Amino acid sequence: MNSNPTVHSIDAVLVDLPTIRAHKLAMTTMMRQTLVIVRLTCSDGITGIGEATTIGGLAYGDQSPESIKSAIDVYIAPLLAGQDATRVNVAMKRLAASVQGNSFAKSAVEVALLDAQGQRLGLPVHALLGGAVRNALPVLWTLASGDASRDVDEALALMEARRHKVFKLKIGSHPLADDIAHVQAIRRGLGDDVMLTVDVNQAWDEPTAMRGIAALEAAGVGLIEQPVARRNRRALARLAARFDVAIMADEAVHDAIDAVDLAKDCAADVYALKISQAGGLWPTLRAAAVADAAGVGIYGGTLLEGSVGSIAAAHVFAACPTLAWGTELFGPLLLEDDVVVQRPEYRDFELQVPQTPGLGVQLDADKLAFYRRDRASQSVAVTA
Ligand code: MUC
Ligand code: MG
Repeated sequence: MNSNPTVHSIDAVLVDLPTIRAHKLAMTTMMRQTLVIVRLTCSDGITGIGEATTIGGLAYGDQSPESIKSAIDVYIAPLLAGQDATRVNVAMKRLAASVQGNSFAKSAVEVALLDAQGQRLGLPVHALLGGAVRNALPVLWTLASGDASRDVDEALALMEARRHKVFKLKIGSHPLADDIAHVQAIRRGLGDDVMLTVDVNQAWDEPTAMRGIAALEAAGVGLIEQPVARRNRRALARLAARFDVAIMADEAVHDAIDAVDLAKDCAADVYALKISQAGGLWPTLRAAAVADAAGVGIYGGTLLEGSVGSIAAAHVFAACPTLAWGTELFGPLLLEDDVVVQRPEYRDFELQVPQTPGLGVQLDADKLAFYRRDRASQSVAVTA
């Protein structure tokens, strides 16, 4: 008889946290972030944690925090209850057979299983993925206050503090001329030596992208992220073929199958990989393997996760054999507070990858109780 520990219960908690400032993207302006925190308890008493987080409810993608929680509560938790907690691949195969899509929920649950297994074996999650190739990850910062002079001041302070030296600008919500003027103002404020990238978040049609990318190249921008609609793969390919500046697919590349399709069309020079869009850490590694095989650069993307989700991503990007374009795992730094005991460590322009068993992140029970969306009903339940 198999005596391995089994999954006892899984719960998903919505947590609303304020951001340190407004964060303006083409499709939404964020004033707060909602995390879905997952706790997976096993029959041996070990609890693994995971997180699924998106941007702006349904503004960024087709899975909202509420739909992620409901997918876990109603469908995923019952499917995994009583299953072997140590065989992560078997558990995820079981989910794949009965749950279509829902990559965010699957990612959070896979991370929680890996966290539990790492704690059980006394190994960091990256060791379960084959081992870290690097112990710290370069992290850029997104300038997205909506105000160019404030953005310049913010970047100068962050360089001075040795926290970030590469900056991504969010454009696409204004007329092209205004967006280009915004990028040029930041370039003037920071000088020619600072690496700037832009993220258009799908906002342009192809003719606008033709003009926009030419102007951004002239302004010395080093990378253009998702200039056209996610599904307009042929336009992305034409742009990648036409311009020298690197073109990065983000919303267009979720998993290994997207990575194959984009590579077949030579549609992008770089892929932004995100654990939630891929459906977990192993699926992210599979997409990265396709990128490597196709000669496409890899960039560690974020959906502005908090500490749990960002550290889960850090484990997988630490284990990727190549990571030519660094990462943007700065999500925890955009939050005023978080629900963990110790927030991730950023030093010398890099995020330090935990070396302790599991994810190396512990939830803070008091903060979780304070920030959870349903705290009113929870305190009634406790005092009743
Ligand atoms: C995105 O599309 O890249 C990542 C950094 C940021 O500021 O927004 C996200 C989403
Ligand atoms: Mg992007």
